[in-house]
Amino acid sequence: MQGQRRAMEPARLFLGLLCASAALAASSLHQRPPQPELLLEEEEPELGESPSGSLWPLPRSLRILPGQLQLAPARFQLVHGPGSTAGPGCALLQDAFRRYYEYIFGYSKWQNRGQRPLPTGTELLQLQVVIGSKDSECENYPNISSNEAYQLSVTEPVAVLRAEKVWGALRGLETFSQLVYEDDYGSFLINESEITDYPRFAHRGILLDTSRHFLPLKSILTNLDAMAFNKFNVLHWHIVDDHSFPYQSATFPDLSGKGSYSYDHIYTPTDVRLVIDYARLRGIRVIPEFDSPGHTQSWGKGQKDLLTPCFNGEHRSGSYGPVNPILNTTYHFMTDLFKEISGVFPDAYIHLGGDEVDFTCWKSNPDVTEFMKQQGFGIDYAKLESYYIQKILDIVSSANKGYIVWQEVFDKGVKIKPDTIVEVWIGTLYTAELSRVTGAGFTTILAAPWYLDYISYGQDWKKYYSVEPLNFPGCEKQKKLVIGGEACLWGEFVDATNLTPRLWPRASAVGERLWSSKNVTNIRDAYNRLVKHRCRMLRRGIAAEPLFVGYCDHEYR
Ligand code: CP6
Repeated sequence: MQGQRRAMEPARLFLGLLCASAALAASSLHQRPPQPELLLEEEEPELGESPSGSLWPLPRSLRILPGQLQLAPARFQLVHGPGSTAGPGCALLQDAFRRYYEYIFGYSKWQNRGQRPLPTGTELLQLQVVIGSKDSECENYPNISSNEAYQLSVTEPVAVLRAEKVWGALRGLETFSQLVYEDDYGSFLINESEITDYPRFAHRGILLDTSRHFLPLKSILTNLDAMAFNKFNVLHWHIVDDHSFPYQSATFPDLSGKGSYSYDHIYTPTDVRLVIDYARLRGIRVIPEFDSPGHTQSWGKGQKDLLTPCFNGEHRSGSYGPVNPILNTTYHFMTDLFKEISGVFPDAYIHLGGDEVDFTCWKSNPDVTEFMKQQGFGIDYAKLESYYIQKILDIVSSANKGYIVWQEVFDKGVKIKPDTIVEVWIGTLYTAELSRVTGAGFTTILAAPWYLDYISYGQDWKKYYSVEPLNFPGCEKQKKLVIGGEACLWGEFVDATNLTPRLWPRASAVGERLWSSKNVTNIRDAYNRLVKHRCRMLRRGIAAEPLFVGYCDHEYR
């Protein structure tokens, strides 16, 4: 991803030094993460009008005029505009037009509305979508550098949505649908407006964990819908872990055959394809995580000799530890598995985990001890972990994929390639960690302040909303290395019954932080918009939990 390193010219060298000293200062400062101000629950929620209505996340620049236009469901059309490089042959846009027509008109209180003509000059007849670039990317998968910018101009008698690529058009369609509202008489209205919009961060992810509990396909797809409503663009699919291995591998069918909870708790190649395609149509990347060498208990059930046998003194205890890093067979297996995964998942990145490796079992095993001696690792098991991770990184590189790892891999000094993305997840002192990771020149994703599996009384969305991802000690060059963030919903206490309400609208707070401008921080305005956005999600079939007291016009049933 990153360009090759060139010899630094004097000016850059100076900047480099400044960066280095900033990172050093950060690591010794032990700075506490910013503590957001929490409003008291007793405070009256002001459910007044926000000037920006129900828009979420807030666009970059926004001009809403007083002039109102009416949309007649029988006449209004979403169409390809003149000069667009995309046309009816672009299935991605055709599908989006169909979807958004339904989101705009599909939930009316009023049936069989009259089709009488409206007074001239007050009706919006079309939204014309114009893709500007010669390559609309209609057939592509989205990637880290996909252009999601768009411009929306709502004037009588047609509105125009301009974007270079289909990805911007998808974001713009979502915004357009959020501008339309229904009045008390069942008329659909939109204000004349001008919007220019693009994301602040390129990587805006949601982590779902399908190992601790299997999530049915329908839950995953519904979540992808909700992600699109909030302009998220990455599904970080923590697909396997200790507790179960639901990924059905063509090369190693025993992994899920023996390691899944049951034959019903498996993602077949068809299921995986369906998730990837459904996500693509919404401009969402699917990054699978195959976490190792820790968090792999379920792998051991279907793959003999993969895990390290633990010892009790002289004898095997019968239990197993992390992946066995001393056997050639381990690396043959990983080569074949990652070769398959690289073909199944089109994204340029695979998440390799590398978090929370427990050395107890490795320490107990005499063969591992012997290997450590041979390799000259002494008793430093972090060196053994590094040895393992480096081999995995090489395997995945050879499969032509980039990789993301959890922060421990960086913390333990594993030699990682300069293009490795480091995901920061440990909650304490995460700002200092951001300084260190970016100070060392690595690209990073921030997850630490957005662990949505943690629940507590009250409006914790405000805490997530108030995080400023670039508020850590470091120079401009370091800040540029933060490519985004992820809201993580680990699955220990989450299955299909509570996934959606636990995620939404709490993750919406993260969505706006990662999309909108840095200066969009007004909690009161956010509250007013988010209440309406949450009601809109309900209307569209997302069982998003309430923010606080109140009701929605269209209640969820
Ligand atoms: N599973 C895996 C987890 C966690 C991690 N990795 C985790 C650790 C601590 C908390 C939440 C989640 N459940 N594989 C860490 C990245 Cl608080």
